[in-house]
Amino acid sequence: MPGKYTISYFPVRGRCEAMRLLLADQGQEWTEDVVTGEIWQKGDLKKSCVFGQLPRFQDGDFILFQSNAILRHLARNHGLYGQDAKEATLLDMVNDGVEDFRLKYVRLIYQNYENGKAAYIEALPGELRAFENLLAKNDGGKGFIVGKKISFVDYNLLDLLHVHLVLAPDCLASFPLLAGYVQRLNARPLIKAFLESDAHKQRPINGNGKQ
Ligand code: GTS
Repeated sequence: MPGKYTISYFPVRGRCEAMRLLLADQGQEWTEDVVTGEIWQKGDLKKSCVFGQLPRFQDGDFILFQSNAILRHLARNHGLYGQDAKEATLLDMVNDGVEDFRLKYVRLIYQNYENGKAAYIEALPGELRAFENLLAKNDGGKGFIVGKKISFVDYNLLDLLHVHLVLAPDCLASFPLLAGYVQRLNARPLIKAFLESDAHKQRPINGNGKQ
């Protein structure tokens, strides 16, 4: 029986790999509805999307758009939204920080890769420092980004760190807590299996071949 979740998206990691990491680590199955450029160019699907963009996510007959709303929905379904209202708000704050960081990455990849890459990498410690500091303040950096349990933000941040480790392989060299965090999360059995799967390994990070 197919799982109740379906991800409709272009054949890239992009804005969906964080939700895939979450689903894999939570032992969930999902269906990939791969939208090729050819299908998208026809325009009918775009017209049916609330904001004219993918990803589109289905939980049974509940249809959602906006990748961060999808992550939050899955967090509510699977107990990944903190232990109380205050922790949920802190998670929202950190996820907004992850989104700001992701938007800078997306702009580099799609708008300014050749001319902007060197300056982006130079400025990267300034972005990463905030997350290293957050980790340091939470149990000395031995656990998760907020609270004592894994949350949707950990999957979102982990994915963004993965793509930065491809862009700039040494970027965590001066951030020991973030480096340990990535290693620890990557070693969770279901995440490890997902990262080693062909589905993940063969999926390009971005739609224009830049990484
Ligand atoms: N804020 C949206 C989200 O988080 O879901 C952004 C979605 C978005 O930018 N989608 C792009 C899209 O549909 C694809 S990607 O940037 O996620 O790879 N582009 C096609 C189009 O026609 O706009």
